[in-house]
Amino acid sequence: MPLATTRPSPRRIHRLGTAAASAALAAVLLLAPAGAASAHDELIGSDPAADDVLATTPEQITLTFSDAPSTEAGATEVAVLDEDCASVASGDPVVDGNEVTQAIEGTIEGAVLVQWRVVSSDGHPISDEYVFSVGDDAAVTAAEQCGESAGEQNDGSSQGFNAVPYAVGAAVIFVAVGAVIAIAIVRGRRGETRE
Ligand SMILES: [Cu+2]
Repeated sequence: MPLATTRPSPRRIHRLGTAAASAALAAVLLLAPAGAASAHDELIGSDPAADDVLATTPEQITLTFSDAPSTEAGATEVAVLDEDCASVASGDPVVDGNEVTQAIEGTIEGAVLVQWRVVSSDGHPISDEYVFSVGDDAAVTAAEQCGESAGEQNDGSSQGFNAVPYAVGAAVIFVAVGAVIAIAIVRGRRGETRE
């Protein structure tokens, strides 16, 4: 009776159902701590601040966060753009504790758009942008329009950057679910050989 023995017994189907339920529970348990245990860090201040109107070009931008962002290479990006959307940033941003600084080169007239992205202490990337101006606040709206297009370009080019933590999370869940199912099947087979 080969056909009858290869067909899964009702008991076997029940075991597979239990394995699937265990796998789903494992996935929920893995996801829950990442979402609930810690919130994203926040930008709690900046110098210059949003909408500031300065008399002279600042030497650097300082961003202060609620916790220390990642110091890994490539984790922090700060774009500083003048009214022509040309970069006025000098060198790479520097992360020191809760502060990120970005040096500025040259002399700026008019609105300045600051776009930043850091990896929060909980491992998730966070980003935002703001505008301040030097000498003339009438041009802020123009810089905001420029910033929208620059922001979209920035988002488009950095999807891989954003996707990394989620890809790692998905891989961990995939492996965990596979392990739970494998253990359940092995236990099921052991159970059958004893019966
Ligand atoms: Cu987060």
